[in-house]
Amino acid sequence: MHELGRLEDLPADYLDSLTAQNLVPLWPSLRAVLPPGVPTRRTQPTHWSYEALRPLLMRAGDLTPMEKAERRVLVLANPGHGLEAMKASAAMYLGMQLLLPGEWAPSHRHTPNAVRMVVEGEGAWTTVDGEKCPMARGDLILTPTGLWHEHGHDGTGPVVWLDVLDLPLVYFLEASYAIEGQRQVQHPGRGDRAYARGGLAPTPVFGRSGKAYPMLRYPWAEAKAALQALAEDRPDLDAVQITYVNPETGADAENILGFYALMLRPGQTLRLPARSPAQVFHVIEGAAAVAVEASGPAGAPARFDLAEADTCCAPGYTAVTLTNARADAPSFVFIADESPLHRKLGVYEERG
Ligand code: 1HN
Repeated sequence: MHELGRLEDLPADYLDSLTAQNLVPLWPSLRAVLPPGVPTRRTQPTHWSYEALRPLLMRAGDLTPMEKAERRVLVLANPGHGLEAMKASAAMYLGMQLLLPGEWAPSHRHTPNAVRMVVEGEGAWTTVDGEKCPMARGDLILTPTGLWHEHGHDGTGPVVWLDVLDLPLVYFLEASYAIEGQRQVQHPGRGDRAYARGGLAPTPVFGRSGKAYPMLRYPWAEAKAALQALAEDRPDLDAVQITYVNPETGADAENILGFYALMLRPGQTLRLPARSPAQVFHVIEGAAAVAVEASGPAGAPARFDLAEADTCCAPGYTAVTLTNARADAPSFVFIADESPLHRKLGVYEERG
């Protein structure tokens, strides 16, 4: 690709005249916005150790009461985007949230979609759209765009969860806002029971649920059992993986980000081919090494040893190799990625 004219090549009076009319010449910036072959990615491979962040999160519990926080969260920020941008990747936000016994995080709803992956503790719940969803380790709870949600805690110890939101994208679109609400009236249902059995969907006489998000809670016990059954039934499968889907449509559970659980067999190494979306890995049970391959001029390689409850991210267009650190037991990894978004936009790619 040959070099194009630079800004410095243009006379100052010409540039001033352009500026005065809110005009900019394209050619000095064309290669930056359309780099050859592979996009420039600010997302850096980044590892957040739970052991290192946990005491800092507990300290936030001492320092900042709920009335002063509303959501007591430490954001897992990617330094490649600048910490203040609060992004794990271009479209993904990650945060570790702490709720102490007796605390309550008031009801609101907002345009960004969220999920929570419960990391530690018992006795907390999230009420979503009137359904009181219990939170237990490894459970995935959806709070999709526009649905009311609030968190409470009737237990005795701290409860921590990982929030995953498409906030950076929705904010970039200038479409991010929230509405505060009243404590929700609870209906029967706890987010999962109506769809608890795979392949069996509730069928009222007049059509289906009519809800865009019929299932709000995906208990870890069910996801783990599904993975173990899959591993037993299909010894030939390279990737023992499930996608969290909308049980009415089979589509991804939310519109923008995708969510998956992966079981690494004892000692298994699994190479995930380079794909356009960025990814997040979080160890639910066990331990795993994550190797991010080099990709293009801006894509440095990295390797992280993830202990239980650790989280890392990898930029798009990079292959990632996961290795179970345990030779005698499976390890279970929660994955979030931007592939529903890339597919809808028509920019999804797999490169091998
Ligand atoms: C939010 O609503 C929650 O409800 C957590 O727990 C984190 C980060 C940004 C915007 C909204 C929650 C959030 C958030």
